[in-house]
Amino acid sequence: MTIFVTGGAGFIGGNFVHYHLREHPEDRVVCIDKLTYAGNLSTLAPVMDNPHFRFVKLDICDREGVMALFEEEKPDVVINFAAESHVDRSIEDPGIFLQTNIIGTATMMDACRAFGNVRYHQVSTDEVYGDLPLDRPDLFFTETTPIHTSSPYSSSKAGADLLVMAYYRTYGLPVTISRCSNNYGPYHFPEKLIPLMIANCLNNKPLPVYGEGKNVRDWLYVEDHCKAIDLIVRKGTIGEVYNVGGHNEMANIDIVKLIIKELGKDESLITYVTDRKGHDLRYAIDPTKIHNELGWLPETKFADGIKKTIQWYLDNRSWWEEIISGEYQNYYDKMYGNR
Ligand code: NAD
Ligand code: TDX
Repeated sequence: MTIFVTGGAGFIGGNFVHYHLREHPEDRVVCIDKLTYAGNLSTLAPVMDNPHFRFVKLDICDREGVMALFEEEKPDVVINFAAESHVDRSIEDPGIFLQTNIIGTATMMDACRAFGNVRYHQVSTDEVYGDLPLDRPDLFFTETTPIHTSSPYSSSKAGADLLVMAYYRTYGLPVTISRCSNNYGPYHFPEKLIPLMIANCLNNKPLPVYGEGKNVRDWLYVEDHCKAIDLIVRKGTIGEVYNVGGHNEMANIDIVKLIIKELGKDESLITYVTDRKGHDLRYAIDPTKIHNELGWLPETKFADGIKKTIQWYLDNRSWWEEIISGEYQNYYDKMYGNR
């Protein structure tokens, strides 16, 4: 099989490329990535010489370029990870989120239609369901929870999901959607909570916690997400949505304190800063459907996953130090300078 992986130079897509080449060495993986600020070729360096792998620098909104690549490679499956993915950036400037996340999704699906209804998987997010109250631990997102978004990012992802379901119903495109909770692990771009706190701790810089740090996220080790997507693509029911999450809810402040402890730093580094606008309170996934239908269960416990992740950032300093030494500094000053 030839698999198109869009956004493979990013965090989850990159982990998926490594996972897929390891688990299915007979497949050919073609990674399509625009290499935005979030894309890093160094993430793909270990597989660049693999004869079963090809990297193509391409914008998923570039209709002509996408059609030409489909003509050349004739993919069997498309897995769309490519997106603008950072909520804070979407609050500053929504436009590019609408472009990549909605128009890009439509462009990839149009190409799938044009080349014989290619199997299409959309990597979506639990954020399309909005948030849950902090005082109702009995509530979880299921696949039938109404879409109810909060940020320009989650709205653009929800828009894409609606289009995917429309292409299924209208054109019979063979699609599936996964909606996963927060991922963590290697190659996570240091603008996101866990890698940002690790990098700042290691540099003895303040740790900016939004609001009171009480917001809750449901953390999943990235490889467990990759396994779930692989299962859905191979065995999932066409036209279905699958929630992916590991029942690992934690308040942000507890994550930050854990990282401080693991790195032997002091809690005086914690700095409470102005809250995110429209900040979702709590995400929590009910993964019963993917468990019952596909037998998926998360394999990495948070206590082990966070240790592995911290060790990865210690062992791969050049990967993230290169990132935070460039344009990232301007971003950081703008977002956190006067917060
Ligand atoms: P990321 O920001 O780390 O990576 C995104 C990648 O997409 C980058 O390599 C970037 O260069 C590429 N890209 C952006 N615009 C592009 C375009 N127009 N054409 C081609 N490539 C483009 O994101 P991530 O955290 O790896 O997220 C991957 C996917 O998973 C996204 O769709 C996101 O919505 C979803 N998701 C993420 C999480 C999470 O916790 N990170 C959780 C659930 C779902
Ligand atoms: O500096 C920070 N301080 C802080 O308190 C940052 C960057 C974040 N936070 C808080 C905000 C959130 O409550 O930590 C929590 C996690 O923030 P992010 O890492 O930005 O993730 P989140 O907003 O939850 O979204 C992530 O999960 C769902 C991904 O970025 C999305 O792409 C995915 O869809």
